[in-house]
Amino acid sequence: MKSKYIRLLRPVAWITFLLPFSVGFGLGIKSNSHPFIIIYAFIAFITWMSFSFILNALADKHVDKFHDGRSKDMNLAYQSIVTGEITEKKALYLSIIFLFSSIIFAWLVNTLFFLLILIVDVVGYIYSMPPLRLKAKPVTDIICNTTAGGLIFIAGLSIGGENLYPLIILAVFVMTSIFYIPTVVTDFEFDKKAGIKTSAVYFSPKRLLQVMYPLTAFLVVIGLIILLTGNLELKLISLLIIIYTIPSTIVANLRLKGERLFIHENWILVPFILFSTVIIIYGILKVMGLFIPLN
Ligand code: DMA
Ligand code: MG
Repeated sequence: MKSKYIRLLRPVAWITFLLPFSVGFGLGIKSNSHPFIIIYAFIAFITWMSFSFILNALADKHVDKFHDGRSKDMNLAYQSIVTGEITEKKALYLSIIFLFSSIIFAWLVNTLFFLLILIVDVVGYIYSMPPLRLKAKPVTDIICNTTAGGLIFIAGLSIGGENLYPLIILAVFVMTSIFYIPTVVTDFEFDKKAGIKTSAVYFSPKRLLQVMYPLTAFLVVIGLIILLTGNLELKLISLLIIIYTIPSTIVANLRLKGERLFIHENWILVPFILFSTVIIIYGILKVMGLFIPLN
């Protein structure tokens, strides 16, 4: 079994936010960006995720114990606070250390990056923790994930400061809300059993999945405008977004049988990690001046 710290922090689950962050990094970075700034930015990302996932594990202690291992990066019944391998007090201390680390490293990057990390730290807190615990309320669960995905993309862009182009930012916000929907639908039975009123529980899996269609249509319109007006880099990204999102929306809707969505987590995790890796390498090549940016 994986170490108790890995089962507390869940780095595999970070991939969902690594994608917008690394796309922002790859698009925004310039050849004269300082390598240390990039390292600080990635540390801020990792510590923000660690902070948010520890709070999530703490707040979900009594929910996670019901998990059956389906459609997740791990069987949450084995997360280290449920199993008692890490005490709540220790987890809380760790989360405070990660919170301060994210703030300090973000400060070393730039002011916009710092402000955005502060906001996503707050989102990470109010998403999981009482009294707000927005993950357990319809609509606000989606808004939190969409906000975090969109803002971490802008944070990624701000590392190099290029391509702060409103339409691609809007596209990422819309795309995050589209991809969050199947993940909350796969949690339907688990959340319902635990008495959590997520959007999927409130609206029903079928109705919520159908919302992906108008959102995808809106995303395609934004993507087409970027294809007509953006530089080559942005054109390529918007093309990939369209090509990946349309079939994902159709497949997600087709794979619902009754109230159970049959989608393996790897349908999201594998393309997300592959694309994140490619764009991080592209960004590093740009910094090293080894790649003529597609501008
Ligand atoms: C996952 O939230 C955690 C973060 C910080 C986004 P969740 O509780 O809704 O999902 P899971 O059931 O995977 O913990
Ligand atoms: Mg959780």
